[in-house]
Amino acid sequence: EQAYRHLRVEQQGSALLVTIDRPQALNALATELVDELQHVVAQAAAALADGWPFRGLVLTGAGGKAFVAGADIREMSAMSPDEAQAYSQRMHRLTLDLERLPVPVVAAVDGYALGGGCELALACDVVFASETARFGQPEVSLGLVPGFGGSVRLQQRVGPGMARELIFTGRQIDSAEALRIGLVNRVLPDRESLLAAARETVELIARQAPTAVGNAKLTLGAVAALPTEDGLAVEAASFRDAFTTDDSRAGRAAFLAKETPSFPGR
Ligand code: CO8
Repeated sequence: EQAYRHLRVEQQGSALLVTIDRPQALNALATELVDELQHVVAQAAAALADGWPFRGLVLTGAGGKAFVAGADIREMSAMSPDEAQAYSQRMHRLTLDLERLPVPVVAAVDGYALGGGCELALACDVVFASETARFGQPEVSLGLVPGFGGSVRLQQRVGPGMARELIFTGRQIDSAEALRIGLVNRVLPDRESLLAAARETVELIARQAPTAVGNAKLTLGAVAALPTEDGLAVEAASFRDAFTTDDSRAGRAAFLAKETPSFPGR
């Protein structure tokens, strides 16, 4: 078990629970914290290359007040333009690595998810929120623009009109509005039920064929920005790939035999 300064990592059932634990700064994304997240994701990817020790990541924030209150404004205030670009690119790498993991990532958002915190949630496959969650892209209030992927992923998730309104006004929205615009999948009454729902979702995923879930996640990511026909070509190729797996043989055979499939995970 690796010791981290700003993270807690524990396995709960089929889920790897990663808790961002820097509550004194509302879990703001200090460089060191981003590096630790990058390390966890790399370790997770390495573990998944050898098998399926867990079937989903759950990402949450400690302290009850924030998921992540954004980039670390104190650290950012001393940055040169080139350092700011490198910081943005460091965060981009982390979000791309989360998107490349062959298991889904569920964000469990309790409290503030602002700026880089909202953008971190947007890089997760599924976003659940508690009733007290608040989302926003306040960068323009600091004279900045989104730098951790929001320009791309907020539009993809909620559409160009709503993304523009949120980014140009910097206004915060509550979890009910976030649900209405499709930024979150589900709202739970409190932290306990939030984490339970995230874990239950991973357990549902864990009953499905591992290679198929991984293939579906990577395909959804790959086709998101493609024209329809190009996306469909990628889908046909990944559909073909599914027919090469032992998981699909086991799944098809179990269906015909009216049995519950046991997936070999390859
Ligand atoms: N960075 C550093 N410290 C923070 C941050 C942050 N983003 N947010 C909160 N903190 C610290 C506070 O400074 C405070 O520390 P201290 O006790 O030492 O004074 C502690 O956390 C608690 O915060 P508050 O006392 O402010 O708590 P409140 O309940 O009064 O307010 C808010 C909560 C409304 C969330 C408030 O803290 C706030 O507005 N925070 C900043 C939110 C924000 O603007 N986030 C966006 C940052 S910009 C961003 O993410 C851009 C990403 C792209 C960067 C591109 C690369 C350069």
